[in-house]
Amino acid sequence: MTRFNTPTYLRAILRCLLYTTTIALAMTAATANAGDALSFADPKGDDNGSGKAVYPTEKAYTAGAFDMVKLTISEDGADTVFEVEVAQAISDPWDSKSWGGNGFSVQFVQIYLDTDGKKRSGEKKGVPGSGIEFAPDGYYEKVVLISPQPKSKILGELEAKARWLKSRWVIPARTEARRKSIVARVPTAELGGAPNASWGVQAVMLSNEGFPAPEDVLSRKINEFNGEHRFGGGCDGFGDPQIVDMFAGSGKGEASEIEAQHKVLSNYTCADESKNAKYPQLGFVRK
Ligand SMILES: [Ca+2]
Ligand SMILES: [Ca+2]
Ligand SMILES: [Ca+2]
Repeated sequence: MTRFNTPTYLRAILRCLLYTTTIALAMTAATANAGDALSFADPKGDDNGSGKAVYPTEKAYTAGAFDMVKLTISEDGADTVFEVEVAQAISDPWDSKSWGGNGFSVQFVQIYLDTDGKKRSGEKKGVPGSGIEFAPDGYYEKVVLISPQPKSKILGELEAKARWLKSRWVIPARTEARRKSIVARVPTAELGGAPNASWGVQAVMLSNEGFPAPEDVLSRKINEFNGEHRFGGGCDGFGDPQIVDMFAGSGKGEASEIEAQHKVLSNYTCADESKNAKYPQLGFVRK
């Protein structure tokens, strides 16, 4: 009896071991492929760029509409989802559906990703119209453009004004507004890899402009003085950042990050020609 029972018993143990090993291997593979969810916070009330920026006077630019408070980046199936939360409910004062837009009107978020973490590796200059550059500690590999404009319009602007960025720009497959958030979905393959805790991330808040200056990609200007559709608190030449909010410090939403943002964004020199200007140099937040 024992002679027949033992092999059965051993076979059961072997089967059990094989099963456990298979599960363990499958879990390891899943862990290796899955991206890290990244989440950063930004203080409220710092939607003044360098510290001096003020909103346009027209009522479409609601208080808090450009004040980022949170950014999350997470994987969902074959996509990576970017969610930018602001302090105020997202509105659509210019009826974006009537121009093929994405359900909001005034915001334009650019998310710069340093995916290799190497000094001076990647692109230094921001998208034309942003008025920003990056510090030598890290340049960006990809920039995700989250705009209310239809994909075809964004692409047309980039092809016309920023061909040198072709290997860097990423236009979401789908962008939409949800309460206080703008949510954009990008095929992960277009980012060159799943979100990773080693990434440097910088999200900057600009304002969407359907009829931008010839050199700018869909961004609204910050001038010396504000007007109906112009922000104020910058300069009328080149060099000043055209952004109202960004992430700074450790990206935890601490009060000290407001001062850090003002310090970075006020470090520029204005000039009548771009080549004579000195642009602010931004860094990234990291998990
Ligand atoms: Ca903020
Ligand atoms: Ca880089
Ligand atoms: Ca900020």
